[in-house]
Amino acid sequence: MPETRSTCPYCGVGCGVLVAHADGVVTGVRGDPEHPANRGRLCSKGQTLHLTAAPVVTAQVRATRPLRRAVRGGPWAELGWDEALDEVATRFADAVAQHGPDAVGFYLSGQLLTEDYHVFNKLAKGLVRTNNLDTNSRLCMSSAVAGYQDTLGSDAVPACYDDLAQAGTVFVTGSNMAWAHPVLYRRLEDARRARPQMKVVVVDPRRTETAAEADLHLPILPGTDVVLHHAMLHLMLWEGRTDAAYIAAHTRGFDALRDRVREFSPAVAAKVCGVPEADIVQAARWFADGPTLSAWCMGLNQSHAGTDKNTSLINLHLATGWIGRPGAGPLSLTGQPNAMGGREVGGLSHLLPGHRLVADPAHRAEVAALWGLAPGVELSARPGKAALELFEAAADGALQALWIACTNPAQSLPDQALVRRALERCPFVVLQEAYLGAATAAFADLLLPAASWAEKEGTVTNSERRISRVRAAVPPPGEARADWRIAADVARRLQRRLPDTGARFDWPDAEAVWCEHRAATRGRDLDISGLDWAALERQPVQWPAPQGVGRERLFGDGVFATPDGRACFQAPAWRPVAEPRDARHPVALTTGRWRDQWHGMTRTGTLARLAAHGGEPALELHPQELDRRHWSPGRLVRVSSRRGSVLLPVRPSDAVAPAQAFIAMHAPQVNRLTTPQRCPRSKQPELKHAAVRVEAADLPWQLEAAAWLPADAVLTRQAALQALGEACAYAHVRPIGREPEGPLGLALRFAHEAPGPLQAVAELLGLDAAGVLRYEDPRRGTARRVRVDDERRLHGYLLCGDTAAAGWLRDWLLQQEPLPVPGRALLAAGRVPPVERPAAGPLVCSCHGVGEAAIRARLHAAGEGAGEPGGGEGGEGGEDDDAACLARLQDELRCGTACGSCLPALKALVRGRRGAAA
Ligand SMILES: Nc1nc2c(c(=O)[nH]1)N[C@H]1C(S)=C(S)[C@@H](COP(=O)(O)OP(=O)(O)OC[C@H]3O[C@@H](n4cnc5c(=O)[nH]c(N)nc54)[C@H](O)[C@@H]3O)O[C@H]1N2
Ligand SMILES: Nc1nc2c(c(=O)[nH]1)N[C@H]1C(S)=C(S)[C@@H](COP(=O)(O)OP(=O)(O)OC[C@H]3O[C@@H](n4cnc5c(=O)[nH]c(N)nc54)[C@H](O)[C@@H]3O)O[C@H]1N2
Ligand code: SF4
Ligand SMILES: [Mo]
Repeated sequence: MPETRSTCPYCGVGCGVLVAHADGVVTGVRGDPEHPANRGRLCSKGQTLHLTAAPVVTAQVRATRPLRRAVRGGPWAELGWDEALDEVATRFADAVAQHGPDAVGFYLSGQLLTEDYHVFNKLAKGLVRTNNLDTNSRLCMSSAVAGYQDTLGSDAVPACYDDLAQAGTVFVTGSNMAWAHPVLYRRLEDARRARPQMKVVVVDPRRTETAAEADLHLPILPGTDVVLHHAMLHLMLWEGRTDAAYIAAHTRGFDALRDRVREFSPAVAAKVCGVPEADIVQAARWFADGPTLSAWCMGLNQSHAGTDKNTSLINLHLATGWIGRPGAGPLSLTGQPNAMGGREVGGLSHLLPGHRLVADPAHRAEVAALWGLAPGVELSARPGKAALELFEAAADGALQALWIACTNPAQSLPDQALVRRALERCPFVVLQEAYLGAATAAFADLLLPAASWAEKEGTVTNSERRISRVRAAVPPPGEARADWRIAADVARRLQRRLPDTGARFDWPDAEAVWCEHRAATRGRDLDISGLDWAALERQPVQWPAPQGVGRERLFGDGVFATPDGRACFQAPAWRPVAEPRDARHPVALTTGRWRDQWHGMTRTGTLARLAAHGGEPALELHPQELDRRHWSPGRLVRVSSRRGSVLLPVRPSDAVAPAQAFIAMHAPQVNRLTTPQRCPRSKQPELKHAAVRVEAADLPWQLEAAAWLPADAVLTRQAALQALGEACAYAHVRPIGREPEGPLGLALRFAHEAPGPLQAVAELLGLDAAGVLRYEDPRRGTARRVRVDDERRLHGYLLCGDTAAAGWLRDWLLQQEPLPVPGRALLAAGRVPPVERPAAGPLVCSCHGVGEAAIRARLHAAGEGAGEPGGGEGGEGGEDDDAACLARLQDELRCGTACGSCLPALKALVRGRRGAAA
């Protein structure tokens, strides 16, 4: 079967994939053994890419034709591409003619390819001549961009993945690598195995799977990172652990920093950060010992002090000289697959191509020349609006047209009340999407169907500056088109309606677009003028590569990208979180990722086997908080911030501290709660912290149901059920089962103040057919339906009113074994099942479908054999025993033997058995 070499479209690790396909259909995917980022590995999300691209999925959820509607929220009507492109051009041209170029905006994504970005950027800045073009990288990497610029002089990540193998200390902060960058985390595991003396420090308010495996975990209070960093420097100075020669030769600004950190002794910091002083001292010593690599992500960036958190961390590298050397340096982990590429082409409102700045007149002139603008035509010097500013302008009526591509702002931006007001008020909203179910589609006037992974050509740059090719293995479904082509097609139409600036938009293919981008890097810090397209296909390359050969590490010579070549220490003051807790909002909420889901879940959410890991999005609270309030797991609660509220089930979690809470950012309404307050320098909003209140929510009408369905109807039924659920106070629907073998179905939970759509739900789940067993008590408002198949297996159930039986009924459905009792017996049963059956518990290994209960049972059985040869893991146990125990689990249950994403969870269960035995 032919295989096409490409790159994974999810996280910034940038793993190479080999896409198998036949007759225009993707049939499989495996890690590319030759790609330097992953050497053949993939995580649970990468490993299932082909399943998200299966025709049965595509047919149900993909956008395949341009769509338009007369009324927002009304029905879509198909239209031809020419008509759709003309309409975009006309509406944008009219808006510019009547209100000026800054009356239009572009909101793009770090998931676009470099070529897509380049064309949009040239369209906005070179033809419309507005800088109102920003991206979701503003929610993601912009604090890191600012941090690098302010300290190193340019947005250049100095370190590389291979440094993990050579580091003495790895300082992981604000990153749950084990879940968000799994294949890189596998490399960290390898490095620790090879060099057990290596120290891993994890700084995170939550005890994540990443934190649980660290040599030292600092569960600091949210937003106190700057204090921690300053205190670490304070200790290093006190103990003479800084590198004075390096500081003198290659930096400036140290005196001000030394003055600043004087007040931040470890003792003071211990109080502010809420961690033991000795742990701060230990972290500082290990950092100074080095070589030290730091890896960070949203826990630093998504903060109203995001830039300060970044610069105060980079300070530590500069003060110790742990930068530009093997095993050392700051390594910000990029979230999206091409957040880095977007920065290279200037895809933010203050940037221009080739790491140039809008604010710099020389840079503007250089770009005008590169783009071939006619003599006298200049780029706009007016600052563009950053992500949230675009939406604030729209809410104020200052934006006449908005073009959104490859991002889902109606879910992912903070302060959704404002975002939705903005989308409603903006007279013309174009959404360029690959999937119909994205929340933003409800607010669009026109939907342009985009080609997606495995269907488009271009390049992406990963966290270590490595440029990889993305290649088309199959044609896009229906009439979907590549993003850059859509932008170029509109640009040529706009050119006829706006004053011609001389910019050309007539590239024959993605390679031609890339060549134009390459030209813009010549002589810049990211110079790739020596690369060619064909060579990139054979070998992904790290920029800069002026002679075609990439560079692993930057600044090894101690010369930085500043005017005098010296790095600049920054001495930020500490500012606490933007919205401190108070009596009315006493809980500190943070948000973040799940292992097996990707953002708005338009792709990962189509797969039952990925949905099994997180299940129903919930508010995670410390178990003591549930006990204190007498709440049982799963009960619905209302979470409210100053901006809005959401209903969610509550779930106990040891990962969060008392008075803290966590909600997965995948939960559709989470950003009703979050704050629009942002870092004044990077303009990145504080998505990692909001003060909230949590109260019991008692909704009289409750419904839980699940059923197996025809595979080609699961996702359309899910969409129909979600639409029904919009009329309810609470609704959640997710796929169940296992691809590709099946069966597949849906599980759902609805709750409301008044009776909801019971009959419609039953019909969509096939629980209205003849032969379905029913029980109804209209007086008490309860109803039950059970469907049993010919082999006496449970095929579906619906509980309305009393839903206490839902837990075990779902287990019985999933187990697919013949019922031990007649189906009628299920109509009356309550919280306790009529017959005990082992529960599967939460899913741990998604590749082999192994649940926690099976693993615990296996560990328990082995523990009873303690003392016998080969059964010693039930006793005190040491690390060797743990390793042997893990190996046996892998051998017997196969869990953790494919992608490895569940290894941290398996190891935690193995470690946990010791505590349980004691
Ligand atoms: N599975 C999966 N992987 C992904 C993604 C996905 O959707 N799913 N998305 C990708 C993208 S775009 C991104 S940006 C990355 C994000 O990757 P990460 O940033 O690693 O993931 P998050 O879970 O958002 O947040 C990381 C941690 O920050 C912690 N944190 C909260 N407040 C603070 C604080 O004040 N200080 C510190 N030090 N830590 C704090 C949180 O407890 C959380 O564990 O993941 C990428 N990878
Ligand atoms: N509360 C909270 N909110 C957050 C975060 C958080 O940690 N907490 N994290 C923030 C961060 S770091 C990020 S990066 C954002 C991510 O937020 P979004 O950018 O909104 O996330 P996605 O769901 O990945 O959106 C990408 C969209 O593009 C569509 N798509 C897929 N492929 C293609 C394609 O090839 N072309 C086009 N045109 N469309 C395509 C997908 O269907 C999807 O709807 O969320 C941010 N929001
Ligand atoms: S770690 Fe997983 S999601 Fe990230 S690029 Fe690799 S396979 Fe894709
Ligand atoms: Mo991100």
